[in-house]
Amino acid sequence: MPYDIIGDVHGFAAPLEKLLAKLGYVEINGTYAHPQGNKACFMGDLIDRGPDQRRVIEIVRNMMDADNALCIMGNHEFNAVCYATQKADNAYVRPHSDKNFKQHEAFLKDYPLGSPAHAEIIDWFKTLPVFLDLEGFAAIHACWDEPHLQMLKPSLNAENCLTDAAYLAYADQTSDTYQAVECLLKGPELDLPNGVSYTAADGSERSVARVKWWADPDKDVNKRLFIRAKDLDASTKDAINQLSIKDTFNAHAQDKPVFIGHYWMSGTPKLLSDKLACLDYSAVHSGVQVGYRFRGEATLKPENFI
Ligand SMILES: [Mn+2]
Repeated sequence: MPYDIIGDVHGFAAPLEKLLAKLGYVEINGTYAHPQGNKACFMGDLIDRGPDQRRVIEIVRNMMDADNALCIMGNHEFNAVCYATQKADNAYVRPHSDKNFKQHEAFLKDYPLGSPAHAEIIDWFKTLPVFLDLEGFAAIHACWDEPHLQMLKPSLNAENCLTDAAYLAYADQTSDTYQAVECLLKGPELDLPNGVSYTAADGSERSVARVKWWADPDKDVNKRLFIRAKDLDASTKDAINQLSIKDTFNAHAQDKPVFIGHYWMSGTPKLLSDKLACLDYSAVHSGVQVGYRFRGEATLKPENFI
């Protein structure tokens, strides 16, 4: 079965519909379908940021209902469920802080908290699987890591969706659920040495850096972190080079191709390895939605990016 893998959408309908058209999908009876029966496979993060929250969800959901698409859960759908979930003490699993509200504002404008439409869509998010492990390929939002997938097993139902209990367990940062979700949906991060921080793209000071978990462990540690070199002074670079993250996150051990989203790549889409492709080229900044035409190949081909 031909699959068209599609990266993070983040509420931008126009680039998504442009990509679907380019991939040969046509809108029939209110849903996109492919004349050859191709299926689209979305990498999660449908929501937040963009102006078309409802339209994006409508497109993807209608395709899924017509059996024309699959979609996994992104960290933004996960966060949306946590933002809507109250613990026994009535506090929300994801606190309603200014920062968390701002990140979720575009979605809450279209789906006001407490409205029936909001409750309904949160229930739908809960039906998105954390990963897909199909015959020819696997997919997960941020990081394919076997130990953390095993760790998350007790938190998943038979369809690989998080259970209601798992969202509550996540509130405890010492739980396996918390650790596994952080790694699989948000990607491994590295605490920088004491006092070391950098200025992130959004202007905030951060002391935790995202790890390029697929990068060669023997590479300079600086090349394994998502920190732009210009953000680091020499002493920071030295401090990071003292860290050992060598054996922490090796590339996935699977023998089939894995697709991910999440990482705000830029430039011309490139494979991360011949078994790993990231489809997130940040529709937010580039205005372009990236896809990959998967035709069952065991070794991925850069020319299949769309
Ligand atoms: Mn993401």
